[in-house]
Amino acid sequence: MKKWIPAASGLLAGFTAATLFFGDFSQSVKTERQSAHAKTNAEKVYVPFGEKDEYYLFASGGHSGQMFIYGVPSMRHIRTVPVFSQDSATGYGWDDHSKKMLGDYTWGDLHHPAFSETNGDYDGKYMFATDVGNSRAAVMNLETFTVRDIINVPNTSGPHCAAFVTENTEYMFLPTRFAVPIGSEYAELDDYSEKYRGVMSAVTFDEKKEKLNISYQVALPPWSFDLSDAGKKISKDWAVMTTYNTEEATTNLEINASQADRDYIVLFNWRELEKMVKEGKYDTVTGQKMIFPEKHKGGIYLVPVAKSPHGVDVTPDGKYFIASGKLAPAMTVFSFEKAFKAIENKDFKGERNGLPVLNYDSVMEREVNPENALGPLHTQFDDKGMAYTTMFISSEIVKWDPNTGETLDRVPVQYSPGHSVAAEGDTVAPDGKYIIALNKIAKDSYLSVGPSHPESMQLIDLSGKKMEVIQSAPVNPEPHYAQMIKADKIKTISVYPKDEKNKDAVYKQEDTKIVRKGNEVHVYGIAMRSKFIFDAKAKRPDQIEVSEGDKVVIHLTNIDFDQDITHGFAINSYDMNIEVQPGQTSTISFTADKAGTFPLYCTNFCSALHQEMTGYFLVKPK
Ligand code: CUK
Ligand code: CUA
Repeated sequence: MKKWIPAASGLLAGFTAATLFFGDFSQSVKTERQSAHAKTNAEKVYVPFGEKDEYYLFASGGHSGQMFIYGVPSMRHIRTVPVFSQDSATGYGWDDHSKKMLGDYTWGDLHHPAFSETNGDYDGKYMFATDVGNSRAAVMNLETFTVRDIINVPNTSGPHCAAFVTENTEYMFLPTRFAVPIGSEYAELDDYSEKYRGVMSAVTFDEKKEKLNISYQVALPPWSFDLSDAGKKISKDWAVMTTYNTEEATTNLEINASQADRDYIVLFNWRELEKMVKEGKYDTVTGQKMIFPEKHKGGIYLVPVAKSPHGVDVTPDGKYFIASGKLAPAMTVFSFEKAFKAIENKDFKGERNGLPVLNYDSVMEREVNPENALGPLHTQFDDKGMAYTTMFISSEIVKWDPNTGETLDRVPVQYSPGHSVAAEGDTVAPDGKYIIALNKIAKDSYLSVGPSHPESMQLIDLSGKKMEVIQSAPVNPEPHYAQMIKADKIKTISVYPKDEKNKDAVYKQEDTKIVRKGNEVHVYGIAMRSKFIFDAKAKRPDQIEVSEGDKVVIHLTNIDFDQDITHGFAINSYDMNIEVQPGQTSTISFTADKAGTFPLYCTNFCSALHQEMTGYFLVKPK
């Protein structure tokens, strides 16, 4: 927008006389030009009512513990899917299944989402995510956009860097951001170097059972492991991750003061680690198979890199891995082929903590240092293999050629981008077309909501000669990373199929019942437009009566097998709320510890008679 202003004022200077006679039409010239320009971008992002966006954007919700789903190019927020945090909009965290998955935790810090892959391509089936806040991992089914399993990862603290699934979803790797004593036991910080470890976990997914499982763990040195990426094609059995604090500092003051010149990229061959586990080369720690590299050598190597690297990303062809140092201005391109050769030739420069250190010069392909670019963090790729690196400090995205190091283009963003995400960006064949900058600072981009400003995502069009920001969208705290997938790859269902084997489900009004066993009350009820039926034979079928102290288990089935007819179920003042989507059965268990009369009602607007979809929960005092 700024570009045309000097041109326009130059133009106007010649028309001063005309202006005197015909009034000031600079305003209309400006408006016309502005709208001509704006219209082009507006058209690019405008998705008319009735049409759908071309891509889904799954933006991690950071410490909201949720996942934000947007449409691209419109950048419309479509849905928030709860993952690690309770969410009353969907009853997540109240019904038995989600409550059990969340366990003792009420929140999470979701940093890095990753799609399941087949042959290095997003297959649109599942989404994985990690929780830095409470050391967990989750999997979301993309037919229903619901979380199916959450796993606690013992022996680790803050699995951070897993945007990170191997080519056929064999593993999701969870390196940890914080080092903790082995087994998470108490150990003084003076014993940091001997007793603490940065543990990486290899997690597998059983698609049939929709269950996550920890396959094995590796006891790495007590460093912080930051970002990582899986190899592709020629490097598909390998993975890389960045590490910092190799000084093993135990306070932040030390970390800031005694910076080593170099940290490392950890390069590992997961096939080899898998083999070691099969051969029994591990110890058991808190029930997990843990490889101690000082005892069982092989499969893990260190590559020196500029101090405090943050991101590391593998090129779509799998030939290079690119490290970016938040404190160093350069991106370093390393060659997998060179690394393989160096490993074969034992071209090592000694060891650190029992791990062989590869010779920097033998593995490094080139150092790339775009002029005045500061704070490179994360790199994404387009359909031609060109790299796009976010510059946190100089607030821009720089496009460059990993094969030559040449800077090709750059575009300013507002402000301080962390990650960016390209269309199908982590696959072996990215789409080009779009990249979205996930900006940490929005400043005055949007209407103010007080001192805390929203985060900002900016959509950048890659199809023209120059990158161009064409849309922006505010977003809740706080996307760290995101994934962008072609919309037609995701095949959602609109109604849950009938499950005759589910003993909790009731599909006919006459089958509804309330069963009492001692002080347990089991309700088999249905929700339908627009009433609840808990026991069709009772005098008042929409009431549940229990005694104070009873354990109450309510199974509720939505028997409206119609698209978009979701019912909710809440009991006033009982702090509970669940949701049943069309055809779905949900169960909620609780103790009726408050005597009295409590209205119950449907929370989801479901028909013209939604307001009437009520009943009573009566708790007889002891
Ligand atoms: S981190 Cu947040 S900007 Cu968790 Cu991927 Cu780099
Ligand atoms: Cu059912 Cu509102």
